[in-house]
Amino acid sequence: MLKWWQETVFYEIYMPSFKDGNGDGIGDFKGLLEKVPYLAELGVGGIWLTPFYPSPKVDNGYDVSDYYAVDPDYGTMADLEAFVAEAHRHGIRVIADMVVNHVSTEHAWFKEARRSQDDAKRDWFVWQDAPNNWESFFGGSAWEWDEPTGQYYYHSFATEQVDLNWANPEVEREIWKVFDFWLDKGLDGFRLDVINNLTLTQDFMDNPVADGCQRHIFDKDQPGMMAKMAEIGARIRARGDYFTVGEISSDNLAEIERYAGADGLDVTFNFNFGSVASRDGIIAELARMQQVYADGRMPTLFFGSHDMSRSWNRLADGREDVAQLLAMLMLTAHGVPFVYFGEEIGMADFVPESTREMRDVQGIYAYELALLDGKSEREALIVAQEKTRDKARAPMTWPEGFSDKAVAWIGEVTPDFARGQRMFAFYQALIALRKTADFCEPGYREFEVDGELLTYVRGDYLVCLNFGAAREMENKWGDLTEVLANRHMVVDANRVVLPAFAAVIFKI
Ligand code: TEU
Ligand code: CA
Repeated sequence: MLKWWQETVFYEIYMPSFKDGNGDGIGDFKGLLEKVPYLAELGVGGIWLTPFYPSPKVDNGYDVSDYYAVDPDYGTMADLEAFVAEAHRHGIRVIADMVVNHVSTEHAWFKEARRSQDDAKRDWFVWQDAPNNWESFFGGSAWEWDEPTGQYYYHSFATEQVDLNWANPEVEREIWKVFDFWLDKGLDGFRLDVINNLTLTQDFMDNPVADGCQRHIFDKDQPGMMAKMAEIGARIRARGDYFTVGEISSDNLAEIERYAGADGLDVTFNFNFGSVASRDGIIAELARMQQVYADGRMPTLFFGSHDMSRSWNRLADGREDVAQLLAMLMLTAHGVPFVYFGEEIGMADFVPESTREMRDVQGIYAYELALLDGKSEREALIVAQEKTRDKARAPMTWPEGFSDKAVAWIGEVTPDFARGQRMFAFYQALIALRKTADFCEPGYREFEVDGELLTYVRGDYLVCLNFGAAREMENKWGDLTEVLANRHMVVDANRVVLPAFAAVIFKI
């Protein structure tokens, strides 16, 4: 028996950028509620919401200041409940982003902890008298001097995102309560932010540095992490039929896959596959994933998120046929797919043209560090444009607009509605097909890589994905009926002519 999430196509929604329902230029639950029918029409069965909790939004909600409420920018608790009910009514489940590695420095727990070295909450965070060499994942030292109490606190991301001390059982107990609260609210599971970063170490060894670049060795995946991951997964599973997906900060398959399965979370994000810089390694990586997950566990499948350039630019070079090729791979392969909002209409990157247009803390840090490094403003801007995650965060381009009254909180991209309609129809057809038993089967019947041509059989369907130039393929299957394709194929009893970047599903 398959679990619901094994048959579900998920859709990631970046909270501030999906739909503004109250006319202040920021996406919110009212806007989301209006768009549930759109998501139902697309056919997705699950939504991942990025953090919607109260937050000073240094990192757009990944700096939580209260785990038990809704940020006023996004609406009220009642708005959230109405949205979840509407999604459920359409057969769509909703999972929440849980950021439990760190909290905002504005969180009451941290405000208490920084009152004095003897405060009861002091040990809920990580303090040292002298910093080691650890760098924040956004750049710069991961230690910040707290003048009033005379110690450094640890922050693996922005200065305003202070790490919780998971070595303290009180912290854990508090976080279990947070999980319970949201499951009781009716959410269907969690996406767990940087969940292998939980600082369990007591050693604080310096990280090795190679070619001026720090390797994050002792600030993640620490001893005890595997057991902790298993415990988190088990606790949530024990509560019912919920889904957990872990964000593992790594692009190494071996590090990512070990946290997925019965002794960990349900699945973990495969950054080795989804966030690569070019198409070149995709087939080889899928081949590796196919072997690793042949034991019945499932990988994740995605080509975009709020943390990376959109696949339209990064992987498809702005070509519709390539975007459709990638969509076909993501929605027919073995794994749990995550569509990033806007991808289904071929949305392109937004590139801030000046620092005034930059919103992402990672891009802003990169800019400041480049200036400190002696770069000119022009050069620093180029570095920031490379690093900024604003690219994928432009508002969704709805026919009626993102907001009916206000200018959006971040720059918008020029819509191409004709392209959007073609892409949407293609995604819709793929998602409909994916719901058939054939694509829910674990693994592949045949999986073959021939240069840049990838073919596999799932159930009664043959999927051919040509990542290279036009070519022929021997027809080993006999009668082939075309079900969905991005290009016209010539098929006879002996061969199939595949144009460059052809993607086709045949019924065999
Ligand atoms: O991301 C963690 C993470 O590893 C990325 O921020 C990474 O450093 C970056 O994408 C490299 O370009 C998660 C969230 O997805 C991200 O939005 C948050 O900023 C981060 O955690 C901190 O909570
Ligand atoms: Ca709004």
